[in-house]
Amino acid sequence: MNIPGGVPDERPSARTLVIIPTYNERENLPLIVSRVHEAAPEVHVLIVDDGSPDGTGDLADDLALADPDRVHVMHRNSKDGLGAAYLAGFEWGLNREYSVLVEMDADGSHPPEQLDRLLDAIDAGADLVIGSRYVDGGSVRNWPRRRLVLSRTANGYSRILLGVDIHDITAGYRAYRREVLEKIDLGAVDSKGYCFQIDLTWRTINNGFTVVEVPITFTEREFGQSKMSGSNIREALFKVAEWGLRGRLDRARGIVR
Ligand SMILES: Nc1nc2c(ncn2[C@@H]2O[C@H](COP(=O)(O)OP(=O)(O)OP(=O)(O)O)[C@@H](O)[C@H]2O)c(=O)[nH]1
Ligand SMILES: [Mg+2]
Repeated sequence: MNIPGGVPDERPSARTLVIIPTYNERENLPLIVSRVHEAAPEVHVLIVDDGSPDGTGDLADDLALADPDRVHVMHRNSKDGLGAAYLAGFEWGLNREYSVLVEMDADGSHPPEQLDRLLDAIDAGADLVIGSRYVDGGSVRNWPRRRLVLSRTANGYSRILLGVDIHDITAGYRAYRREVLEKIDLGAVDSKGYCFQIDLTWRTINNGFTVVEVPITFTEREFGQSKMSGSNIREALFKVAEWGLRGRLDRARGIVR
């Protein structure tokens, strides 16, 4: 990642791994990987594929073969949810010398062209940077009204119940400093869908780390199918209520977390 013989780049972002989980993303994957490297030639990419029936895994292997230094692939046997895919990806990255681990969807919703905003905030000292749709300058493109209402409601609900000042806690475009993921008990995380993002943010805050939001432009996927489901929403509803209540009880009892 550093130029041999050159001055070593000490910024954490000089060692960045972008983790892209995939399930049936044939049309999107080559596009997103090339966009990442166009925007940020230095970063490495790890594709975590859950045995996609549409052959995304084979395509990922082809991409890695063509660019073995920068593109890596992890194959998992069956579809086990976004959360489990990221946890496996984090473990892979933490076992290597990456300083920053980024979450990015394959479907183009998270623009690689704005990755520098996340990485600059990490270099400026943030522990977790959230690419946020709901801070000044952030936006959502092409989402049906129903999805926007659902997302804003989930964020309002989490904000109130958890008592945190984060506008887009469900966002999936994020950069973690490795120390955060080393400290959090990742083995205890069992959240699957949306809730995974809230879960990790909550653990990041409770471990005393700083969270910064930077604006991004979120664009609805053009190709392929969404994997959002009703069970994802129910999981988030119950877990957030439980964490919020427990947090309040602990604070009332004087347990600082
Ligand atoms: N490895 C793996 N990846 C998954 C799984 N479920 C979803 N993904 C990937 O996670 C990313 C986000 O999934 P989406 O279906 O776009 O979910 P979403 O962004 O919440 O929903 P939309 O906004 O409707 O697209 C995409 O890159 C998916 O391919 C899974 O079970 N395993
Ligand atoms: Mg999506």
